[in-house]
Amino acid sequence: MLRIQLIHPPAFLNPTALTALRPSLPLGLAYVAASLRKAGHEVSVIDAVGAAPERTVRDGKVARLGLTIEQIVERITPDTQVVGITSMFTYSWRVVRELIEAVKRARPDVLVLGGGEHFTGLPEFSLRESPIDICALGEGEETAVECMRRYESWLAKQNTPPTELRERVHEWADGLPGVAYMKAGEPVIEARRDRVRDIDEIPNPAWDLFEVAVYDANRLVNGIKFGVTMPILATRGCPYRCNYCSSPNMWTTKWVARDAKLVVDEIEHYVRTYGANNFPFQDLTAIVRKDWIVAFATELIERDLKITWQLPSGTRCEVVDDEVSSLLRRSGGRSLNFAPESGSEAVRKKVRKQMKEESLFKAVDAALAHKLNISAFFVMGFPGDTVEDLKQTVKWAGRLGRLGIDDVAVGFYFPIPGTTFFRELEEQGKAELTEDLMLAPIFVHDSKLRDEHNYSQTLSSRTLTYWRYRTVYAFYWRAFLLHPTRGFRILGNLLRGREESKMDSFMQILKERFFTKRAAKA
Ligand code: B12
Repeated sequence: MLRIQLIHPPAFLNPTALTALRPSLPLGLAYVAASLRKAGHEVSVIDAVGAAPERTVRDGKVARLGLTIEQIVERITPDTQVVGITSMFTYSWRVVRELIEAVKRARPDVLVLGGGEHFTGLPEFSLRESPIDICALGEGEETAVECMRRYESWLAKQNTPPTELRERVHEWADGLPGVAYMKAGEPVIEARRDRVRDIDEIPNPAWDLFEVAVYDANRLVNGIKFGVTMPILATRGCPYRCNYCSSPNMWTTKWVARDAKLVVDEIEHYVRTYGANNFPFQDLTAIVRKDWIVAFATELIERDLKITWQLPSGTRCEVVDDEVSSLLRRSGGRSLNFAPESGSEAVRKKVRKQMKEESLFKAVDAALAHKLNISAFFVMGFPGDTVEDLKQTVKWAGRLGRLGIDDVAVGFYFPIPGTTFFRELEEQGKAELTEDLMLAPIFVHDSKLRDEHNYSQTLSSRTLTYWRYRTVYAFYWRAFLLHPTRGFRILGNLLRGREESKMDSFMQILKERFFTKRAAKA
C-alpha cells in the first residue's frame, strides 16, 4: 500500500476571451483515483481549482484560477510517497511545470507521476523541460496501477529511503508498457499499453474525493447548465483519424462503449448522491453505433430519472436519424453538437473528417424535428485553407441558420501535440513549442486572430477574422429573423437566469461579468 496524493493543478484562463472557457471536474484524475484505491493504495486529492474556485490572479497574458503553487505544496502530507499530476491541456503546461518543480524541490523523496493528454502528446518535451520522474501515456488506469505495483516492490527492496528517484526510475519501470521516463539523461518511451479490454471493469470515478458541489455552485461545468451538473463518460476513443485531433495517438482508433445499463446506474447514483439532474458527457464522440445509443436512451426512458443530458464536446452525426432523435428527446437528451469543421468538401477531405454533406443535414433535420438543441462547430485557418473554402463554410452556416439550429461556434485552427498536422508543421519548422503556440487554444477565442496564432500559412489573420464574422453573421441574422421566437426566448432566459442554449450560457456569463465588474467598481 502506497500513500498517493493526486493533484488537479490551477487552471489557465484567457481573460480577454469572448467565450469563457473554464475548467470543470477532472474526470480523468477521478478515474485514476478510483483504480488506485481499488488496488489497495491510500489515495487523496489536492484539487487546486475546487479548493479556490473564485481565486483568479493575472499572470502576464493569462489568468490563473485556483490555489497558489505554495498552497498546493503545503497540502502534501509528510507521509505521502507518490504525487500524481493530471494535465489535459498543453496550454497550461507552464503552471504544471512550476508545480512539478516546486514539489520536487520541497519533497525530493516523493515520486512525481504525470498523466493526461498533455504528457501523452509531449512525453519527451515534458521529461526534458521538467524534473518529473515518470509519465503515464494514454489511458491511465491500468498503467497507474502497474506503475505503483512495480514502484512499491522496488521501494520495499531499498535499505535506505531512496534519493535521486528520477535517475533510478529505469530500475523498476524498464519494459513497463505505457510509460516514459529518463535513463542516463535520455528519454525512454516504452511501448504503448493496449486499451482496456473490458471497460465495465474500470471502477467509477472517485468523486467522493472531490468537492463536487463547489464546481456546480461556481458554474465550473461544461456545456449548457440545465441544472445541477455532473460529468459522465459512456465511451472511450473515436474510430476516425482527423488530422488535427490527438485522439488516434491518445486512445488509438478503438471506440469502446460501456454497458448502457451501467452508465444509467452511474447517472442514477449521482441523482441520489448529489441531486444532479444535468449530465454533460465527456465523450469525444458518444454516438457512433446506433444500437448502443438506442439501448442507452431506452434504458433512461424506462428508468424515468427526470434528468437532462448533452454532448458538449460534439458527436458524429452519421447514425442520428428520426428514431434516434426521438429517443434522445424522450430520454432527456437536450443538446447535441455536430462538428463539420468546414463547409468545403476539400477541407473535410484534407483534415480526414470523412463527413458527408448529406449525413450532416439529414441528422440536423431529424434532430430539429424532435426539438433537440443543436450547435455546429466550424474551424477556419487549417494549413492551406483558401478564401473559397471559407465561402463554403459561410454557405453552410447560412443554411443551418435558415433550418433553425440554435448556435454555431467558429474557431481558428491551432496545432495540438500528438496530431498529424502538428507533426507536419513541426517537420516544416512551423510548430516550435513556444508559449504562444501552447497558449493558442485559449487565445483563438479572442475577438480577432493574432498573427502569432495563425497557422494557416495561406491566409492573413485579418482575412480569417473577417470570414469568421461573416460566418457568424450569415448564421445569426437568419436564426433570429427566420425564427423570431428565439430572440424573445433568449431575452426571457437572460432575465430568469435560465440556460437552454449555448447563447443563453454565453449571455449568463456576460451578465455575471457585468455585475462582477459593477460590484468591483462600487
Ligand atoms: C470533454 C472535453 C472537453 C470539454 C471539457 C473538458 C474539461 N474537463 O475541461 C469541453 C467541450 C469544454 C472542452 C473544451 C476544450 N477542449 Co477539449 N476535450 C474534451 C475531450 C473530448 C474528453 C476529455 C475527457 O474527459 N476524457 C475522458 C477522461 C477519462 O480521459 P482523460 O482526461 O484523458 O484521462 C485519462 C488519461 O489521460 C489518464 N490520466 C489523466 N490524468 C491522469 C493523471 C495521472 C497521475 C495518471 C497516471 C493518468 C492520468 O488516465 C485517465 C483515465 O484513463 C478531449 C478528447 C478526448 N480525450 O477524448 C478533448 C481535449 C482534451 N480538448 C482539447 C482542447 C484543445 C480543448 C479546447 C482548448 C478547445 C478550444 N479551443 O476551445 C477547449 C478548452 C476548454 C477549457 N476548459 O479550457 C484537446 C487538448 C489537447 C492538448 N494537448 O492540449 C483534446 C485532447 C481534444 C483533441 N482531440 O485534441 N473539451
